[in-house]
Amino acid sequence: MPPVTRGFVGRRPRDRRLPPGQYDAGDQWPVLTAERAPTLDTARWTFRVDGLVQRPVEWTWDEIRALPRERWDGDIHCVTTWSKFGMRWSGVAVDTLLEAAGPLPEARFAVAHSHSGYTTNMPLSDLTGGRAWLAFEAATAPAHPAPLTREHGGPARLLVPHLYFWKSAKWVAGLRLAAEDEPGFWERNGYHDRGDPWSEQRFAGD
Ligand SMILES: Nc1nc2c(c(=O)[nH]1)N[C@H]1C(S)=C(S)[C@@H](COP(=O)(O)O)O[C@H]1N2
Ligand SMILES: [Mo]
Repeated sequence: MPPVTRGFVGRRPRDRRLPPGQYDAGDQWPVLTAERAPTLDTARWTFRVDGLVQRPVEWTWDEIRALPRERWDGDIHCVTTWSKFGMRWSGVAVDTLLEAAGPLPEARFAVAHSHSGYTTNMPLSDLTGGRAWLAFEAATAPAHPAPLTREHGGPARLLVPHLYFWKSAKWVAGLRLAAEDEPGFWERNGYHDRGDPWSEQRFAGD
């Protein structure tokens, strides 16, 4: 019998926070941006919820910053295979924003669109139930979150951490609710429509 090799017994157990096919980016927080990063002035910044709602709502920076704030601690997963553990975020729950607009019963999907033109789609159910935020601040360790830098989507971005991170639109400008699913930028370019990292839904057909 050959000796049992280190590769067989000595390997550290796979981190249970790591979805299949992902690696731990460690201290790194990579920047992934398809378009040119916009510089947004909070004096003229707005966020809207419209489409299939009872009343379209548009907030200014000061108005949205006055809404109740929540904190979320956890991990993010990019489809390019890096994951980042132990982040701390703060922002307004998407539930709070939707409540103000009043989604119509036929609203089943949403497109998040950015001030820079980026779009990404998801079922409305992925934005409700306390698992999606309009985030203003983030920290890469359990410290006090600091304002999002421009490269990471500041002054405000979507945070939908239970899906691959391309759904978390940087420089987000609003959510448009619809009855039909309408693919966003990456979804039209071969990425999976939903993007659940635990089911490894990377590309259309996965
Ligand atoms: N507006 C916009 N939002 C975006 C992207 C983008 O290219 N443009 N990239 C997405 C992808 S693929 C990822 S992994 C995350 C990256 O966020 P980060 O650069 O803060 O790590 O933003 C997502 N949101
Ligand atoms: Mo990504």
